[in-house]
Amino acid sequence: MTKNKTVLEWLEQMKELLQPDQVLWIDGSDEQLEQLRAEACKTGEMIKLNEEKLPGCYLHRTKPNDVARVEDRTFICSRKQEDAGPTNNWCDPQEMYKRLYDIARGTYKGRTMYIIPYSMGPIGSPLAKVGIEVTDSIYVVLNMAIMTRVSPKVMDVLGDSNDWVRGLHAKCDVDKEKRYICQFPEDNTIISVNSAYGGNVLLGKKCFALRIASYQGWKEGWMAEHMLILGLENPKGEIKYVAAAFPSACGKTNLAMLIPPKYLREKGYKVWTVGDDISWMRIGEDGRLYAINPENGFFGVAPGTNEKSNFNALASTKKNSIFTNVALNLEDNTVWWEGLNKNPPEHAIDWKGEPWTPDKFDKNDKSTCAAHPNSRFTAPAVNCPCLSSEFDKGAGVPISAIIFGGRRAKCAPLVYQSRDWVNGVFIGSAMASETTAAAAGAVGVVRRDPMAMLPFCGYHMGDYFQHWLDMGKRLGDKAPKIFNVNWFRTDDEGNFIWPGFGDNMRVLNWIIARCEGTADAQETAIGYVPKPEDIDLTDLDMDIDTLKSILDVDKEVWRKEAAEIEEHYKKFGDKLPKELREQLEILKANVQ
Ligand code: GTP
Ligand code: SPV
Ligand code: MN
Repeated sequence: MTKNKTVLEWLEQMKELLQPDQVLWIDGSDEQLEQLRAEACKTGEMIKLNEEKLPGCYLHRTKPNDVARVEDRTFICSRKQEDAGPTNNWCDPQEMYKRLYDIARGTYKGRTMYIIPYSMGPIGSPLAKVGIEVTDSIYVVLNMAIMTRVSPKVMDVLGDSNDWVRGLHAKCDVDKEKRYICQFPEDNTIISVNSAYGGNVLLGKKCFALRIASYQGWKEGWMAEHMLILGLENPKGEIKYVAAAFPSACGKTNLAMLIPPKYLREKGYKVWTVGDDISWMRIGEDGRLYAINPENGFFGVAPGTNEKSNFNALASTKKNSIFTNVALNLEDNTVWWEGLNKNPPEHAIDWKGEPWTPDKFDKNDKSTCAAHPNSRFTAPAVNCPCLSSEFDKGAGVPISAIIFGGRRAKCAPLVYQSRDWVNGVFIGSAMASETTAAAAGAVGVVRRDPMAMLPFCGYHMGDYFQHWLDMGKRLGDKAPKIFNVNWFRTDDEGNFIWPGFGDNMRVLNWIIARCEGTADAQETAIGYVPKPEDIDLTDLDMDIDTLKSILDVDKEVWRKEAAEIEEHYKKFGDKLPKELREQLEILKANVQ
């Protein structure tokens, strides 16, 4: 497959360490993948679903102890602890290599070592990068074949270069006490042991495309961000692109595939999906910021996905997809999850592999759900009905607006615009959101999650903020405008006030109009908030007073917020850029 010495040497080292019975290069051909699918079905690792209703689709269950990312077991192993910063777990690289090699040694005995050559980004694109993952899991191979571009061509493009990311995944015993997800940014290396769940083991995704790539971007002058990318087409056929960073399970896939409300569709508004999770962005020749989606598929949250909330995501899962930890509907050998429809199957197997009937469900106990709250689908991007024609081109799309957002029951208004880039970086750096099921641990706790990158930044977050400021200086007046949104304000009963989903288009339209200089705004203590009459409520069952209530900036609430941001900032010590400290002082003065 390759003559690249750095590749061959590393693979030899891996073989010696892992001691597989067999070695198989993955070429990404359907013939080879079909054999692996058959093998996985034979061993029970995967279940083939109804070929008529879900052609080429499979179900897989991970162990109940292994259903989400594990942030407390995730490490950035830079040589100096300071370089990992206060928000990452750190371990000395030599010590961690030894620990991990001791765990992985000999664990491929009796098994096959699969070698996956893959490209993040269209193969050969100047914005793309190469990775090689070795794994002992067919599930990982099949998911990587959807999520990335797997092909021998990747090795041709790499040639004899050493610019590629090493990824070792060993399933071991899926022992959560010995689970580690480790990034060695200075060595372009990732090692993941004792897990078989998505974000922990599909090493091209969070481990490479965010943790390693954010470090590379810092060194090389570009950005790797936890952002969806979408194109918004207006009735004149003009398309403007925006990128949006929301924490895990806070609505990126949904926004990326949004279908506008009927009255806007009839006028000719459309949304095109470029990416739903990760964005790599570089300054182009014309000085603007260009983004590509390095992935080739969607690893989306299943619960809550339905024809109404996200038609395009659901359509994407109708063929050649893999479902993880959803329920198996025994009536027709298809899948089901909470929120798919109002008809739970009378007979099903739940995500733990046990018989399930609707009466098992107890609203107050998430563990009685048929599908795990973080159950996922892995769907090829080509299946998406609204996939952008730019998706595969590799040149990237010019970004007009960057949007931050999170889940805040109170506090952040529906939408506001930063006063300028530096103020926008401040807003991103101070972002907070209620935690979700995408990571192990408590759900619903407000935590600071700067730029939605808290679990994904591969270096010191103070340096990361400075990198954002530096990019802004280079972009100058061509910099995208920065906004913040919050779809999740609740009333006193805990119900969401804003309808969300397709209706978020009403907010996107204001954002684009602000970029074009055609919409008005009111200046508040935190930035520019829309005049209520500038958010179009046509056909919506919402009165202007309700809208006003979620556009409101309550100084009292924000005084508390500013105090919390001050606490949050203390972590960064003298690595906190002085511009951000000044921004905090401005906020404090404004809310007095
Ligand atoms: P990751 O894949 O973990 O990065 O998640 P994501 O950011 O892509 O989140 P996703 O779009 O999958 O949405 C996660 C959950 O948020 C789902 O249960 C959605 O139903 C819900 N959600 C998404 N958009 C909205 C919205 O506009 N309003 C409300 N109330 N819920 C939403
Ligand atoms: C997230 O948690 O942000 C995801 C899913 O996109 S995972 O790939 O598990 O990280
Ligand atoms: Mn994500």
